[in-house]
Amino acid sequence: MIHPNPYTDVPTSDFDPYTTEVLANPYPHYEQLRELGTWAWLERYGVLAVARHDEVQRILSQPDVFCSSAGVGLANFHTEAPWRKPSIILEADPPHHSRTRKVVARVLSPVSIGRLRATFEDVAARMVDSLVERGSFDAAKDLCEAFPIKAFGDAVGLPAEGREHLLPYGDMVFNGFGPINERFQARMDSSGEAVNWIARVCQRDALTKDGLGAQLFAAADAGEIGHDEAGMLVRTLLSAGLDTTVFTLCNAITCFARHPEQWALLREDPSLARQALEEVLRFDSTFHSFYRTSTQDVELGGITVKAGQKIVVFIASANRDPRRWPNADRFDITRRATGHMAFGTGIHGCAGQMMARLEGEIVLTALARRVASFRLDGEPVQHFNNTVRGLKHMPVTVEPLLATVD
Ligand code: OVM
Repeated sequence: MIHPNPYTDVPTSDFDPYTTEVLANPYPHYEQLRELGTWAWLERYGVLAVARHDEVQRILSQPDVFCSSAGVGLANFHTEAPWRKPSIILEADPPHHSRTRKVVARVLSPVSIGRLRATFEDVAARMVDSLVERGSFDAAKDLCEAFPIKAFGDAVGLPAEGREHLLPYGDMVFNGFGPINERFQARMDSSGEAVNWIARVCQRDALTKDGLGAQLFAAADAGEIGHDEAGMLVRTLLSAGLDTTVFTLCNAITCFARHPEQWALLREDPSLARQALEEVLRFDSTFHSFYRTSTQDVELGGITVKAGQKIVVFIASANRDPRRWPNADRFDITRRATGHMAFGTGIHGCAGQMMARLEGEIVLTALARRVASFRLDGEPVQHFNNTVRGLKHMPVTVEPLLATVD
């Protein structure tokens, strides 16, 4: 179906962000979109699109005008039934959002996250040691999936059994922000068990007594949120916290396998791991796009956006906008990548970003201490998802670094 463009000053585009061809390499398409103008009308979906850094930032900085409660996917919750109960943090506006966000922000604060460092480092060191010993392995499965499932899963307080449901569940959530296409439907059809398992581990008695999940329930005991809301926020941790970090690690290793001179820089100075991760997030953002909905007629970027308008926000494109980044298409871990919007920005900016950074830094540091170089044994196999970009498989052979005393 084609949706006629109601905005006379906005160019119409037949761009479809959700085709396999676009998902395989969206960057040339983003460039075209940015060059088309400040705004584009995507006639296939009947939405406005922004792809430049400046407008993306402006939209995300006005959460009262560009709201989240109508859903942050293509579906408009005001006119269509959401496929699952809306998230009480992601798909909510102030003042409701402020209350849940405050609790989650505390549970995921730098202080709270800092307590996990030693354990995470230990998990990463063991995994990387055994993989380097093997020499050849599937970096996507054996490291990028294995690490968050173990380290983050333990941190939340999940049972060991059933964690194989985490990624399929997340895959459904992130497909669900796009259109109800075959990709979403295929995942939905096979995810009944995953949905049931997630529902079960969002209950207090399924979780350890000392994990992040338990801390959410403690906030309920303190009267800050309801006990049902604590369970909903555990669901948020499990929806948002796995596929994202897994794919970020995949993208990081791909970047370094393809840019060996950048790996050499990190290897020589592993303290660059944190800023290297920021550059990975800028250069190959994990989360590509989400939506906002205008609550009123509003002027932005030279047009009047009509009230109730769905707007798709391409954060991965903003992170490659040459108006903002010199040599935007160059992967360079020495650049200042701060200001990227891979975690979004504003009041809805990723609540787990400190966790993501900790996991990324620790895995990259562990690798930098033990791996001289990566060789891709064949093309990595992409994981296609409507919203997040990552890999299913990445067969690699690593050349070990000779042991050094440090
Ligand atoms: C949630 C949720 C799910 C997916 C992503 C996300 C990026 C949040 O359930 O709250 O944030």
